[in-house]
Amino acid sequence: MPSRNMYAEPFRIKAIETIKETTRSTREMLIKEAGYNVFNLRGEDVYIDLLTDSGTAAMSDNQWAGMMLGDESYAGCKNFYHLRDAINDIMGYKYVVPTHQGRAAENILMTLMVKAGQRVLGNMHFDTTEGHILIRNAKPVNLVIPEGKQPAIHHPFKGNFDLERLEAEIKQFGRAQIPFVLITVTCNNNGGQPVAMANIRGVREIASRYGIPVYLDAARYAENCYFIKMREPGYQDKSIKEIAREMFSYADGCTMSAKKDALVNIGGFLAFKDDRELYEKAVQVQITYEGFRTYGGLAGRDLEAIARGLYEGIDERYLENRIRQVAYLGEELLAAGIPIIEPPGGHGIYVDVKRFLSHLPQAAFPAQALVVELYLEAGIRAVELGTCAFGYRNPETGEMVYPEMELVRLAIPRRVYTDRHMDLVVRAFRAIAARKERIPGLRLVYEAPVLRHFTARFEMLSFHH
Ligand code: P71
Repeated sequence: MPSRNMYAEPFRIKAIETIKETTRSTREMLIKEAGYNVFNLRGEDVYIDLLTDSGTAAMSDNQWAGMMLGDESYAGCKNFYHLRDAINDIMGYKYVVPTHQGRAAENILMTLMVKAGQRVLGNMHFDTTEGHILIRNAKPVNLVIPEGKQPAIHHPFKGNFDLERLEAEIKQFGRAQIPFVLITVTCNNNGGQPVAMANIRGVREIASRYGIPVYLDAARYAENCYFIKMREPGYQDKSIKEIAREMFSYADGCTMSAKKDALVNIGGFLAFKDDRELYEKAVQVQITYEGFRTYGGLAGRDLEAIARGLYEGIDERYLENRIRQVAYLGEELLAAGIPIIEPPGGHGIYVDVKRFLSHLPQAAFPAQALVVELYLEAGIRAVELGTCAFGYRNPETGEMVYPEMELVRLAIPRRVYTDRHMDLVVRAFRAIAARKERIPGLRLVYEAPVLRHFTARFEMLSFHH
């Protein structure tokens, strides 16, 4: 797959949003005021926003047209049926519970299934999923293959489950301790890495032998299906929809944040293959937290945009362009000598800051320091996945515990930026690389007791030049 720009986007641009350019001195002032935390910046002060690919997609004319067909009836709006039909068609799931976003679907599923002391087995649980498991005093267990945790090692499916460990866990703890197995496709936490169909089938076989249900976290399932088509023998001639149908057939249901592969700005759902009883229980929780069964916290127009976005998200020309753009940024960064998680995943590039800023100890928040530098250099907003997000103080000794990986994620919104924007990101990295030894570390001056990365404040350790 040539990732260079040998052919153009499979769309043309109908509406544009002007983005503001700022001067370096303005950015110096703004980032200082923000406590060197980009979550505290205003979106309009950012030139290229790579904070997340979640809820940031550009909708199509077809989706916007659908928004005008929103049926805002409290009960039974037609857009719910459109969404249900799309999910029946693409995923093969009968029962659909709309929610305001992905974590709300997780909340409903966990309320039904997870009890204190249990273990939820996953390849790598996303943060919100892990949170929902932990607040129920259960344990999230991550069983990704060892290659999945090594940034420089190439493997076509770094999101795969370690099937031996999966079976060993089940044997050790038993069915009663394990409410379900959750497969996150693609695996966000190690770089948007895909899971192979053979591996998903393997999880299903093992789980079935012990009578354990399997669920998918389907936020980025379409990107995962595209990687299967490109990389897994036997899938080259299948359509993305056929691949999706097979993938979902191995699970009992899914949660989905529609803010990713359904190309919308808000929304999500929980779906069950055929368990009517479980669906009715889910509706009870949905009604308490989200809303009536046919809207679940969303407007009719939002349901319509998801229904249409689901089809656009499995369009092969769209996916080819999407995955190619991510790969393009990755290859250009590698050419500039920037160490990244290889191979590039589906929704962004993850810079390996332990290797890039090797002069900074983890105590000086190297990944956060790079995030600050990217903003100062070119108004680019990335996100830290390192000591700030995952480091913590040992409650007994008060000593810092540092995470294995120190990463900066450049998440690429869908259909929003062109390759020219990617070129600008690469240029910023080249400039930073040329003076990287002089990049100062940071000192944490404020932290909240939980999820500190959203509100943390820093100071620069030495004067910045
Ligand atoms: C991402 C997000 C959005 C996010 C969430 C929390 C903190 C910062 C940013 C959300 C996911 C996800 C997967 C695999 C479920 C959710 C929750 N990702 N599963 O990567 O990646 O969905 O945001 O709609 O509630 O920036 P939700």
